[in-house]
Amino acid sequence: MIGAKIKHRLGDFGRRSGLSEIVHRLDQAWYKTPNPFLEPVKLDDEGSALLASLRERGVAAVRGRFGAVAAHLREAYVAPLERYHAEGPREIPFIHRVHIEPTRPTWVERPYVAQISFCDPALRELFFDPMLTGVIANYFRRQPYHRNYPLIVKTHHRGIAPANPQGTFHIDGGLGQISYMLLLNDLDEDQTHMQFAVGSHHHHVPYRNIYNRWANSEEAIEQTYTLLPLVGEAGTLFLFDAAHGFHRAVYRKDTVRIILHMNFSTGAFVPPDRFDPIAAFAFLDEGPRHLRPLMSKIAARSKP
Ligand SMILES: O=C(O)CCC(=O)C(=O)O
Ligand SMILES: [Fe+2]
Repeated sequence: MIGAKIKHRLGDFGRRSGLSEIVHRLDQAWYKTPNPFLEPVKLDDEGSALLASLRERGVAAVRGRFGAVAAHLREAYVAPLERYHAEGPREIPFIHRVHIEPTRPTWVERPYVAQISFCDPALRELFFDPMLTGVIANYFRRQPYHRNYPLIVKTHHRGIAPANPQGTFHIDGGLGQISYMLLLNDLDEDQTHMQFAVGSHHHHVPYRNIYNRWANSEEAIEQTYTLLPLVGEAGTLFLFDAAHGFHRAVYRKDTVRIILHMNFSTGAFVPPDRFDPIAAFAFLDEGPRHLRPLMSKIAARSKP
């Protein structure tokens, strides 16, 4: 966070002088060094298998468990968002902010993106699962935190936007995040979906290329790694190391994908939104130790 602010201040001068890279390295050292005092979370067989997959492949799938959660998200969030998009703004419970795309999109084609609350009791299992957050804690070997408010994202590629940076292999550099992608509609490879280059999170990306999405050779990545398509039934949850593993969106014209997207980090770069009050998460104090700080970076500490 501090590193990001300093880098921002340094701007071009920093980049030219190499200072920015030094700040980046200090930032990474701070947020990525394992905490020797943190006991690993005890995992059951499912958790151990997910952790092994995340470590070896950089990606893991949880199938058949969040079907009911996805159905709730479609009914209570996606359905009213469709009306919001078609008929105009309205209040929707547990939705903080909606971004409607301009008629001529200049980047990716997303009819809407909504930032949602962590307060819906029906979504606690998704946001605060002790086993999944334990997998992430053990992967980081540091305390994980929710990094930003979950997003519901509808992608509807119509071939209007001229360039899609997310459609090129990239890493979400500098953010140190493990991302969740929960599918809210059934997807196969003929529809817009994400591909993850399996094992590419072990590959070191030089600093000069971290923020340059066009620097990586698509062909080299395609030839070096097995590409995992993030497809499946609605309710399939993918965890992936977005900070280190190459991934890209594969856009299929005239198809629709709706997902819930969420990120965990060790505290690096937390965006400024503070929608939900910290008091709403007192229940986390009753849970295992690694759950308790989960909301501490992004919840509001006092009334506005
Ligand atoms: O839309 C996609 O499939 C790409 C998503 C992506 O780049 C990310 O989640 O970091
Ligand atoms: Fe990404």
